Amino acid sequence: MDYKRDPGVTVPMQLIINMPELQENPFKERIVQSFSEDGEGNLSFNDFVDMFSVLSETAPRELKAIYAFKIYDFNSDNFICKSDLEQTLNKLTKEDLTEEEVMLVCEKVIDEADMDADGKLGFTDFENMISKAPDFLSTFHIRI
Ligand SMILES: [Ca+2]
Ligand SMILES: [Ca+2]
Repeated sequence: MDYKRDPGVTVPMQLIINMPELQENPFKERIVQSFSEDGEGNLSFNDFVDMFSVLSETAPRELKAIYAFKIYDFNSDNFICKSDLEQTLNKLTKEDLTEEEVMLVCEKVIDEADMDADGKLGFTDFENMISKAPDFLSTFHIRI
């Protein structure tokens, strides 16, 4: 693919999630979607470069936090609510927690991180949560 001649060309998600860097990542589809300008997971060359610079070990923590937030915000409403956390947990545990266990964990996470007590996590709550748990980003299998 010659990106210089045709800058409008995009790489389909299917190709990207099969790359060795992402293959084993339970959030691979979400990661790709989060960087995709069309929201469908097709990456332009610029999206692609952005994705790998955020995934790299040297990317600033703040930038990683912004993208991690986007990745966990499954319904893209700029909050991480219980249903977002449920989907996150189900991906992480490959669905070997019971529904009840998942609910309990979600409630506990929200309880602990919800500083403004609106029942969901805004970006400030999220940042606060990961600052308390420095391993959070890597624990969640996103080395971003
Ligand atoms: Ca959400
Ligand atoms: Ca909140």
